Amino acid sequence: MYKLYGGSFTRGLAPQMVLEESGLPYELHVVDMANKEFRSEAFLKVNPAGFVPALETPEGDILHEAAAIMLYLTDRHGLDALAPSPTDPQRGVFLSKLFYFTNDLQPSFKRFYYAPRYALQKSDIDALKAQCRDTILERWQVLETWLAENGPYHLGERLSFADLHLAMWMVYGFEKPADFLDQFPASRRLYDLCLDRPVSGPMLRGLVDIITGHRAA
Ligand SMILES: N[C@@H](CCC(=O)N[C@@H](CS)C(=O)NCC(=O)O)C(=O)O
Repeated sequence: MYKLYGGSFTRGLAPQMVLEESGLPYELHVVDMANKEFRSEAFLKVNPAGFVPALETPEGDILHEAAAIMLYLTDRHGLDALAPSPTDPQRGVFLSKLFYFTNDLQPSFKRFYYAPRYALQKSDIDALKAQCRDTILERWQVLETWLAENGPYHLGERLSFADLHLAMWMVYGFEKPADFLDQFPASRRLYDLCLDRPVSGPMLRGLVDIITGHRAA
């Protein structure tokens, strides 16, 4: 059985949606983010990078990096409903859109959410956040144009976990969940489709509630 270290308001939700959508059995370890469990001695033995999520496989290997975990699950279990297989012609577009997001956009989100860690001095925090926001919106436009011309999903009419992953990041928003989607109608359409899904929809809505409560606190 798999063991997922995630939960709470972490990007562990993305691999968790893959596990739930596919019905694979797993146990969830909710990492206590508020008390920085991810930097505890015990957790660093699980993921020396000190980041959430991580996945323990039935063989006892520990995997980290959310996108890698999702790709591993879909490949290993032949989950064609969530990702094109390695020989599927749509695999290339799927990988390039997924990696574009993880490599090009995700780092700016991290710097936005953890701005005090990255700013050289306290007085730079607001400017750093503004710069990250501008970068994200500019780079997101590439995906928006793709979705407007080829959507509603990354792969046209075919859902993949790249869509669920993107929907999760839309939930995060900047100040409020999904607060930048007014300027991205094709992304909003994808977001709404994911929220309508019977399995992942309630999980994404749960994240909306968690984030709304967390940011109000
Ligand atoms: N590249 C990693 C980043 C993981 C990551 O930054 N996770 C956040 C939670 S969503 C975390 O562990 N934050 C704690 C920290 O940065 O100290 C991935 O995509 O899995």
